[in-house]
Amino acid sequence: MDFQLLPQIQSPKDLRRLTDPQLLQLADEIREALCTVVTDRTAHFASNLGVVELCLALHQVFDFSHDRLIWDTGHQIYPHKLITGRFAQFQTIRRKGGLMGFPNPNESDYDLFMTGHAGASISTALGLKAGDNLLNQADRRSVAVIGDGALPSGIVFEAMNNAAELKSDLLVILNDNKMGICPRVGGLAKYLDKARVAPFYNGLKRDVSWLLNKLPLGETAHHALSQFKDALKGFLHGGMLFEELGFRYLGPVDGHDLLGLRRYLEMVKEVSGPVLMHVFTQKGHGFEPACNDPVMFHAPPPFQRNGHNGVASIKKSASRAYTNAVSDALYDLMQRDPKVCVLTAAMCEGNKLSRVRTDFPDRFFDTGICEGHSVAFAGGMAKAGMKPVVDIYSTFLQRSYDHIFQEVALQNLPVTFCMDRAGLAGADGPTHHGAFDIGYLRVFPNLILAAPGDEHDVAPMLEFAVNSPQPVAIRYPKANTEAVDRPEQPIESGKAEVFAWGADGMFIAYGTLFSRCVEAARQLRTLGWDVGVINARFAKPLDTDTMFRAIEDCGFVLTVEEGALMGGFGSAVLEAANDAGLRTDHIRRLGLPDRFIEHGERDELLVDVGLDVDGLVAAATSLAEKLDLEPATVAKTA
Ligand SMILES: Cc1ncc(C[n+]2csc(CCOP(=O)(O)OP(=O)(O)O)c2C)c(N)n1
Repeated sequence: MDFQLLPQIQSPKDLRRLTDPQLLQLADEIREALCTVVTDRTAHFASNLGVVELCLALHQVFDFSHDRLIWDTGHQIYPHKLITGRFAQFQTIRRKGGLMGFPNPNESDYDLFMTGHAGASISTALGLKAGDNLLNQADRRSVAVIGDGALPSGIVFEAMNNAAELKSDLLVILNDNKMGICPRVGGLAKYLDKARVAPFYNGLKRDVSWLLNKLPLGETAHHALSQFKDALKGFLHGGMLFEELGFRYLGPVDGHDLLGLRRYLEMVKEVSGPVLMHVFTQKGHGFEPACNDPVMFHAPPPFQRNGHNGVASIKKSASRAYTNAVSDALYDLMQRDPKVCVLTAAMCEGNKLSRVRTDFPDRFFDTGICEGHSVAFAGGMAKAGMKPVVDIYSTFLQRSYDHIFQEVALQNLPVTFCMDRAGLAGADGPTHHGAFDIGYLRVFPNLILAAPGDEHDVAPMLEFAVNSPQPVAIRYPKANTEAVDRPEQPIESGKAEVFAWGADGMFIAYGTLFSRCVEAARQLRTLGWDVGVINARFAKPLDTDTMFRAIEDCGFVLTVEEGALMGGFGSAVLEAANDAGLRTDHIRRLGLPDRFIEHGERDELLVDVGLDVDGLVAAATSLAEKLDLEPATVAKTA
């Protein structure tokens, strides 16, 4: 497609000079740009297709160079990026050095917060409003757009409760497409389903007659408003819950009728106090295959289109990821042990749990985007005698920190945490890298921290975890599995596996960088260095016997982890060595530095932080040089 209008939109202000037919053309061009980007990379897709009209209407009615706009989560920000001066760079999105796939204040003043975690939009929009009011800028409007998938997050209700108390001028747009990544679940989902059959309801009671006179409403809106009385009669109308919470409710509104949307937004813009406008959209709107399979097209693998509205080919990956290995091992455990059950927080697809969901429906729990609840719920199940496995990405588990502390660790309950995406999560970037879990969990007594060194470790480690009398947290990356050829060594709590001993130096790997350490050690041997590798397996309890032996016997020690160095595995080794009065000047820690890591492919990012094989070799040789070591053993025996 020839982009005629998009290149001319340098800022949302340019939208104002477009005619209505041109706006509709612009919507088509935005969809075309979205379709183009997914031909050669995985990117968020169906959610973006669904908000095109909503985005245009919002930017037409409000001036977000002054007003405030927060897109909840932020994965549906692409149309917003396209009309806020980033069309020219759009093809770089999710590539290293290119645009981020989430809001990024470093790219544009129109992006206020760098986000990627769901649920906080109403809180930040409310905070912006409160701050603006106190700074004598009360004319700045504040808008949060939140999906029905994110709506059940606890923080949403904390924010709504607070907004009602503050009576703040806050507009919440509920973007209801009946989907999270998977079809939405839970009581609130059922409640929203009722709204689909309820008549249009306008809770802006006091403003109705005034608005009717003042606004140039089209026939549709007039008709809708006239249904107001009927709606009031129906007790179970779609907005009752929100009205009870102190919000004025308007809707449901067709989220693909750009002109209608604009009219309703003009209306709510004039209303004071917290307002919730309920908008129905279709995930994938405008691209039929995405409408038909919004789960797959949430963030599809690269695909080629067939004509305008079809799919010719999809580049599905044939390789097996750690996520698959864990999910297969879980499935196997569930077959053998009726006490094992699995919890996910709306990530059934990401965690590859659909087979578990289908075959063990009684022992599969999708809590929705409610990580804190999931963990406390798992605590309850464990107390009752079950063996719950909480399968949540490392970064999202941060949401449940206090519940890990109180409902699990403090009670010493046997809950297993499977922390997917632990390490560099790739193109999603800093909001999604699972960088911090080692540090944030290591501090809790009772909690065992484990990480498979490779695929061979996955199933036995999981089996160990679900049968442990204590809580166990297992971390693994977003990566394809690797297998290091070696004799089997059973998993024992707090026991490392010595893969090879090296007199000159030792890599102590915590997690799946183990295989890279093995390769680095091999390369170092060709340079004459006798370097060994330990697969640590546990960060807590730490195998101090093995660690201390390496510290005392080897020329140098390099700890290696795909996690934040601060408070991480290497820190645990150093602390233990220091406590034992051992020398530590020959120990170096390799891992993620004390800064947020940008987006890019995992392998690219590992190079940047020196965790690729070359980086490991270079770290070893430079440390050996600093320590004035000679490549002794191998050279002598060669
Ligand atoms: C705290 C948290 N948990 C899980 C996710 C993963 N996630 C990203 S988008 C999404 C679904 C969001 O659904 P919804 O809010 O309805 O937005 P839609 O994609 O339907 O527009 C989920 C679960 C996340 N981003 N943040």
